[in-house]
Amino acid sequence: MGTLPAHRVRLAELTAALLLAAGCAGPDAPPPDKSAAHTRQPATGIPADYTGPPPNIVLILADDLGYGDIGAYGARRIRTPNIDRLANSGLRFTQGYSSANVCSPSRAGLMTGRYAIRSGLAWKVVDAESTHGLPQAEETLGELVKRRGYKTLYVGKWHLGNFPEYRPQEHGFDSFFGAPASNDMPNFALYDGDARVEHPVDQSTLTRRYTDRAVRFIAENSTTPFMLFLAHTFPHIPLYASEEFRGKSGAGLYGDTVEELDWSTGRLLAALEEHGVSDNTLVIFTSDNGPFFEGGTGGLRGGKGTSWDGGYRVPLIASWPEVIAPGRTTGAVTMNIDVLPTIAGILGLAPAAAVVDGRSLLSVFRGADESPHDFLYYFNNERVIGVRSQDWKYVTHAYYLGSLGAFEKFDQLPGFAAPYEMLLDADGIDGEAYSYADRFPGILKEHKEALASARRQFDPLRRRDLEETYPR
Ligand SMILES: [Ca+2]
Repeated sequence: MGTLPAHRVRLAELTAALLLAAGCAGPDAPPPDKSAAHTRQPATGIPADYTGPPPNIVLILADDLGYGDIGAYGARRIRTPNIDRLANSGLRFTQGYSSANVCSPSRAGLMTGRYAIRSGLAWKVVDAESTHGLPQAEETLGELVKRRGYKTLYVGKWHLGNFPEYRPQEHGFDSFFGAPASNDMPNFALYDGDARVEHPVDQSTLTRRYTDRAVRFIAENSTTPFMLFLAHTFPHIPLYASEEFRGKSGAGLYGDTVEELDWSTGRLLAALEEHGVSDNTLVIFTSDNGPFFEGGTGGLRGGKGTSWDGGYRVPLIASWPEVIAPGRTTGAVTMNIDVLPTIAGILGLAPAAAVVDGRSLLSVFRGADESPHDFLYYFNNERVIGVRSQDWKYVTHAYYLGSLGAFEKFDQLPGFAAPYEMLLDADGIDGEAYSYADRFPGILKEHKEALASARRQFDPLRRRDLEETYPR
């Protein structure tokens, strides 16, 4: 026990006490049924009990921004006073996750409230040659709020299908200014509505131009409910900052781009204040996945494209002065698929999809610290390779030298009597350095069963054969 983090010792003691109370003995007894302890919201995201005026909604999505890249999450070399102010005005999630470790599937999850495998976007990312994109059958955030008459604008990187078929205007956004793809792709061009207005793009002025358009939209729509989705191109590589920010941060050009994103956030907040709508505007700030070659994970292991938490755990901030008390931090485990059912609940709408994987966070907004999820899933391409509960992470695969190692098949390897079980301290305080599978067989069993159940649900939705692993 001496090797366990203090909070884990507390959990172990609690578990032991519960087992004793339940008449069980020994570490092999099953863990208590936590699902019976509270009521879960229905999977369809039934309208919640919010009856106030519909809020404006501003979603700010950074690209490849790490968990540790902003001040509110511990960054020291990058100054983000505006994002920090946003966090101080609302709720900071310390266990907020993207629904994938790369761009397109994470964005599909955010946009639909469903794991990307349901919309056919779980495999890698949409590239310049891809002919697939977000299907019309999916209800997006834009389409959801259009049911309540919102004005909608999408600014920035889309990455849910190449134009013209899959443009944001086909998915509930009245207007669009931005790019279909990542800034390292050959089809990276700037569009204003349907018109391709710039190629190649002057990327150094991109954040400023995205921001100008977003601020104009706020000014023009301040008297009607609106949704602004601002999906920044940076700090995805290649990195570009404007002259005003270049060379100014303590974290290289990467840090410069993040400080410019912070400036942009400040301009949006100022516009909301100027037009008198800041109290009833829900602002959400997050990232689509963890950092790539540069960027800070705040001590989390791995990064973009890996199965470790650095790939999935991201900054997540929600501010809404009329509903969310200022200055709060919550450790409730959440994922970007929760955004759509949250907004649906606020607007009193049931999402159109028969199955929504996300859950409304409205109770967390109002002060609860409990996650609405028993288990969230880590997808790597089309495969569930991990499960996350509030206290634990169980992961079955990791890349090593270009090969996808399958811990769950290590019993085939010399010297292994059993699979190599990675049951990790989900708080990530130890950087996912040690597995506690040997110490907590009951919790291991529970998480393995949750993973098997998830695979039974999601494997039939795969479009491709399983990836080759080591061992096969
Ligand atoms: Ca990304």
